[in-house]
Amino acid sequence: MKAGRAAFMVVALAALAACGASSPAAKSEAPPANVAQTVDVRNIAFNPKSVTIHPGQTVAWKFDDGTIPHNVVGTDWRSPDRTSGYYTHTFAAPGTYAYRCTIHSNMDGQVVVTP
Ligand SMILES: [Cu+2]
Repeated sequence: MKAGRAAFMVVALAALAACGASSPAAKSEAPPANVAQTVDVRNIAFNPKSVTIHPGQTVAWKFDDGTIPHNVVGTDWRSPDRTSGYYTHTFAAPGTYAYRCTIHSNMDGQVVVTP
């Protein structure tokens, strides 16, 4: 009986692992905490194109453009290429931070950090 139960557990775990592997796209990944502004990455654009925050606040980019990968690239910060989930960056100093997606030449945006 003990061996049978162990075998069942192995099968159950294998089924769970297979299920997780077969659904790579995050369906409803929770947004990160403590985010001041969220930018939707969709339709090969950043929406909104410009967001304004204060020093120390965090911007989240939500990747939601089907199978089209995008990235978020600033001067000294960048996200990986991705098709789902979130990327966050915290801005410490005031200024205007232009960024772009290096995959799509006319896809850009900016983060304005006001004191
Ligand atoms: Cu892009």
